[in-house]
Amino acid sequence: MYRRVTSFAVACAIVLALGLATAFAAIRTTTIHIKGMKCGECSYSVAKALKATDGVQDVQVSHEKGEAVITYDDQKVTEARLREVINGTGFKVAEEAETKGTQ
Ligand SMILES: [Cu+2]
Repeated sequence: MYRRVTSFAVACAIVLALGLATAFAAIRTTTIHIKGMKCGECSYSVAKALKATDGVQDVQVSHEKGEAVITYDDQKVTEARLREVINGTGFKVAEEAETKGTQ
């Protein structure tokens, strides 16, 4: 009986910890569609500009797919800012991004 209560308490603590982590987490992953990228050099220049942006943690740019998958800290940088950075490279953001919640 005691063991069962203990494991229940542990399970509750884990659920609570995960819930808190989700509530406060600021790391998001967004996919932004980009027009005009033709080759690896295009995607490289977009990736370089994004990586130089404060708050950006990881960037995967594909010219074949015409998209950038960006992992960023939403306390440091906004998605609107990421779109500005991409537009600043000379390539154009195609549409609204699909932001997934926290990782
Ligand atoms: Cu190119």
